[in-house]
Amino acid sequence: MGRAMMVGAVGAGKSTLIAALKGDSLNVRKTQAMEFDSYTVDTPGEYIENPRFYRALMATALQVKDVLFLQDATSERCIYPPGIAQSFPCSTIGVITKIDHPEANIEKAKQLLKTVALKSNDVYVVSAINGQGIKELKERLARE
Ligand SMILES: Nc1nc2c(ncn2[C@@H]2O[C@H](COP(=O)(O)OP(=O)(O)OP(=O)(O)O)[C@@H](O)[C@H]2O)c(=O)[nH]1
Ligand SMILES: [Mg+2]
Repeated sequence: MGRAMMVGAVGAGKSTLIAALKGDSLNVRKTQAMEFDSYTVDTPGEYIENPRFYRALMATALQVKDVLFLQDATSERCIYPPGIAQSFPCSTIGVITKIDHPEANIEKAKQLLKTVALKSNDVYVVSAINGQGIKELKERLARE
């Protein structure tokens, strides 16, 4: 399995999703810097929220197989600059997070995520809390 890099707003659920994919405890802390392991790269939400860090994200993407663009299903805001996925030198996957939440609006989140302009319409709908969609996403990440 190649590496997967998580990108998304502060609090979108990047670190929690990594923990769910690995079967670790979901009690994660706020991410302060890029964190690498064999299968994942976690990034602080501030990196995609601030254009000053875009170059660092693109450079790191050279070391991964897939970049996952997370969109929180409970959020009304989309922090992505239009077309950002097209600038990444690897496969791009959309992930709608927190679908277990009573206020989740999956259709709205899919609409907001369109801003990133994924290279193919490859969107997964997940909950780290109840595990919905995690198996499907894992299978996608394992694909060559
Ligand atoms: N209900 C629900 N809450 C979630 C889910 N995933 C994450 N959360 C919650 O969302 C909050 C933020 O999660 P994080 O994983 O720290 O978010 P992050 O994207 O890593 O945030 P930064 O590190 O600040 O960029 C935490 O309180 C999580 O418990 C989910 O699938 N369902
Ligand atoms: Mg984090």
